[in-house]
Amino acid sequence: MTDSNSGQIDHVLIEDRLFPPPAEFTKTAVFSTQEQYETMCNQAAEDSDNFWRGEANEHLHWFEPFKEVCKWNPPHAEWFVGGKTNASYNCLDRNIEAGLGDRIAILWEGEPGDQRTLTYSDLRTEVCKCAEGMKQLGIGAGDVVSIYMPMTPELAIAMLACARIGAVHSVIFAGFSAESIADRNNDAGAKLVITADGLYRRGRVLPLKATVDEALEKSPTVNHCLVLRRVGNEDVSMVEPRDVWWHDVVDPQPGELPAKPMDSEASLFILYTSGSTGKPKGIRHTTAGYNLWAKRTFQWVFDHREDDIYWCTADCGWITGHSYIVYGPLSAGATCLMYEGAPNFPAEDRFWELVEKHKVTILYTAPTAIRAFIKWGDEHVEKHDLSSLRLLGTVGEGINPEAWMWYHKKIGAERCPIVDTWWQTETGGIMMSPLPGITATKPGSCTRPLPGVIPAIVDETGKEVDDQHGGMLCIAKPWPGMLRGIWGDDDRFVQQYWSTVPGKYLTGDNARKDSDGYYWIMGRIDDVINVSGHRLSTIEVESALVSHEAVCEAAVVGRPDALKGQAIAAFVSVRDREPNEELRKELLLHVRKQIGALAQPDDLRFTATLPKTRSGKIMRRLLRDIASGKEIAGDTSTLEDLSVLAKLQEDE
Ligand code: 6R9
Repeated sequence: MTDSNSGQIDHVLIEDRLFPPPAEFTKTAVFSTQEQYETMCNQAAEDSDNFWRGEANEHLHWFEPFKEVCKWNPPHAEWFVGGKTNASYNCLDRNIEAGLGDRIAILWEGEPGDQRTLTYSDLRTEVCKCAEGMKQLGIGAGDVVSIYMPMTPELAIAMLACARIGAVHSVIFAGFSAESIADRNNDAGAKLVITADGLYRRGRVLPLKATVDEALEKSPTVNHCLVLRRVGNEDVSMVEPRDVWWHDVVDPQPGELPAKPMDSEASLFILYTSGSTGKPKGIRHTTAGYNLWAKRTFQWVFDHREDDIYWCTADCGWITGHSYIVYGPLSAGATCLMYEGAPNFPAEDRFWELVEKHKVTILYTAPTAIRAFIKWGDEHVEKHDLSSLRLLGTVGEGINPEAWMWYHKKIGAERCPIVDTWWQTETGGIMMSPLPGITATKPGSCTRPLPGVIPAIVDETGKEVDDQHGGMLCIAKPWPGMLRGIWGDDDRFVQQYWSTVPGKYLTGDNARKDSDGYYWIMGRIDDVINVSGHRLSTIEVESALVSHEAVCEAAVVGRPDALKGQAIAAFVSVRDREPNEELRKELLLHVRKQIGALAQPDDLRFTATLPKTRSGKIMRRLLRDIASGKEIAGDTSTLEDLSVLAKLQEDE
């Protein structure tokens, strides 16, 4: 244990289970020996230019070759300088030219059960039509297009159509309010909004266009709105000449538009992420580096093979959907399942029904979903044949070891490796993850960095901490997929990511490296709890709670305490047990046994649900305010369900 002045974080939860990669898996894996991985890491670290030159030349199409691999003018990086490529070309034409035109690119299922399949050739035709339609609406290279759509193939088509003509897409998750859409339109200066007449969510129709109409009243830069008919909503109001239907403007096009050669560093997209306070940041990614990173990390981590049916359950409104539904898998020629609806509609077995029906081989989902499945009960899983699965992945939050074990046993039948992938909107793609053919996994650890990723864990003075202690996770060298800036706000970019630890990219997460060189993410820097001079990570206390059989989800925060500095408040959701005083005592004792008296919560509240962002992350910031009896401060626009807050406050 260390004292608070060192800036290090105490590590209190011991996890020593180890799961070697299954021999069968290793035989045919993309990475099949440790040596292969070490060699690539060494090359990428020591001879970075040659390594990335080779990768870019082999894995992207170049209309014009690049002249320089990386221009690093801290904190601004340019990759593959002087080259011209096109992300839509890399995802479509390049595969079609390689003979994959008839391979299924998107296998889609809507919430009501409607299905569509698009081959790579079909997808190119649709993308070209959409691109041609957008050009008729006056959209060209460099223009920003907001996309506010349901998870239909047209969402991916619209993204790729923007890429095809060099327009910059800004996908806005279709659960955001009119206010949020308007903010994003205005910040980016969007010229076009693409939306639909509605979307299905748990059997209901949400009127997307009506929300967009409200946003457009406050979006002076937007000239047109392109509307897909998805639900047959009769109440859609079309304002001429601003609003046009997809079936009028896109469907009649020839579908033959060649991809426009784009500078490597041309903006490919903006994606807004919520800062913990203040206005959302438009994270800017560019063409070549991002595309290469998404493609190669997909191939490495998901061990992609020709016959895989790959399913990433994210929404394209998040970075996971951008990199691992669209750009990564499609560049790699993968067949992707895309699903429109909720995991519990019409019933709690919907995901497993889809896995069985489409013979999914690789499943990539989030800890929040896994915890929900645990809560809903194993019977929903057991109804289905999941034997097609060969690899499982998670992303979005730390996964508590017991949730990992459930995923391993119930979904993976103890034979599928799990890749716990750590990364961020800003990193463009996966940064740390097991490689399923070679990495022995430990529940709760994202294991080791991918080739080209050089992490550093530092204390508040910027000095690297010793192994086994937690500190701030930084990335010491640029990588191709890194963000290039915050749209229209370079000062904020420098301030947010590059000022705390000069010369290094600050991730905002804490992490620890163990004696095997494995990394453990310890939660956000702002979430550390300081109890009597001991700095504790939220995830370790939460994982101790979740390791009790009655707990499916826990969130832990600090609240001010006159004696200890901070006291620990825990919010816990349980299954199969009455949330009563007896259980409360049992849980407190359980934490004390697992990790010691120091980490035993001072308050423990039972709650049916925790406040989450729309992408499923626990919002500890709000819980902190509730625990300390404060008014809720800051931006709550990303909160999924406001009623959760009201309930938690009532319980006080
Ligand atoms: C891809 C994505 C990024 C933040 C990140 C971290 C958390 C993501 C994680 C994880 C522990 C993992 N996070 N993956 N924490 N283990 N495997 O989620 O991007 O929405 O920008 O969030 O999510 O805190 O900093 P984004």
